[in-house]
Amino acid sequence: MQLPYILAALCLAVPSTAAPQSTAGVKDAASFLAHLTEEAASSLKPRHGSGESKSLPGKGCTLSNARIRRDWERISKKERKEYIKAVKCLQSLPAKSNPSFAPGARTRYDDFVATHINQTLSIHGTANFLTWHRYFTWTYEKALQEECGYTGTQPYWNWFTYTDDLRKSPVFDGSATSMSGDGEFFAHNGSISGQNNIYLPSGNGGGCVTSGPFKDQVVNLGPPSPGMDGLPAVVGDPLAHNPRCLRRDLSNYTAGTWMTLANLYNITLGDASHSIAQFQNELQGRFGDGFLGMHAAGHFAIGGESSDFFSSPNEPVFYLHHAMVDMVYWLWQITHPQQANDIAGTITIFNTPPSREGLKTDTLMVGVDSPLITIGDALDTMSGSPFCYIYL
Ligand SMILES: [Cu+2]
Repeated sequence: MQLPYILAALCLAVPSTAAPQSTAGVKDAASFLAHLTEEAASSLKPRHGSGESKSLPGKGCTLSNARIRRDWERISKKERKEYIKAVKCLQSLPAKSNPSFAPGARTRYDDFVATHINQTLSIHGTANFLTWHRYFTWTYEKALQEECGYTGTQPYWNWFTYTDDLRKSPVFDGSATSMSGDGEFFAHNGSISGQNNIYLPSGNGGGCVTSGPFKDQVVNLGPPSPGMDGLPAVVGDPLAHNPRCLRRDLSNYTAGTWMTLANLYNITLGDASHSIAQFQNELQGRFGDGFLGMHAAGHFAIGGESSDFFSSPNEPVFYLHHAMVDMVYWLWQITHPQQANDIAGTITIFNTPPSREGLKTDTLMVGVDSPLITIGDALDTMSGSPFCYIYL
């Protein structure tokens, strides 16, 4: 792909009052993401102002009071430690789930895992995929803030850096300011993804995480359907108690193959960006074509517990990954204002079994004590009802 073309398209697609950014930095996916984000954020100024809000009183969300979600690599070590502390707090608070629903849930963290397991078949490959996960991630962020005193926002995992060596990424380097490192080496035959048709070779991990803040995490629920060879599926109720360690198998192969400039360009400004249907299918994967997509690729680049479609939130990086999914959706919405509020798809996974089209009045349910909102309510991160955040 020719870079001048990318930049020309970028400047055309994003209405902006800012001067076009320099082309100097756009040499790879990470630089492209940075440019796109900068342009998107500056294009919000004329729409949302920096002070007065056009919204109804009480719902005012402006650029001056919107919370900003940031790249894990660009927040300070102190901020990373505060986030980690809050996640560990959530993993220590008692569950609120009704034991008749999720008998294995032990912690507030598990409440979120249980919700995701329970709804997996109606929140993926569906009309609500993007908005459900947006609300789910926001609710988790809110729990960190309100129940664990966290004053920051949900950071995101930038998919496009360290793709050739995930172990060096500040997210996965195993230090005290990371989300823990790779799993211990465990000989196994890779992972299977997609419709059991996409083979991903094993990395150098596969066993329990042994370094960093989450090395002693106890995983309680699932996994009903792990993609990684050698991670046994739970027999019986996936919401029953099945305590074990957190396993990972960081996959440079998966990150390097799918987290590319071509794929990012394709869904944000290229051919697959022209409708919400194309955008979300390309992001989630066209499994029949052997195309993993960046959403599934993120789960499989982490591997282990993250490879289970149902119980992947057992992996604490799930929320950094889904903040990134949401950021790409946010970028797409800003660069496609005419289609930003469109939805597409049905209410069953890849329309199996066949079902009706999803509606903006369909509700999103994300678990214990969380109010029901509609898909329509979740389309705008700056509606003030309930969301008020942007990405940088
Ligand atoms: Cu999910």
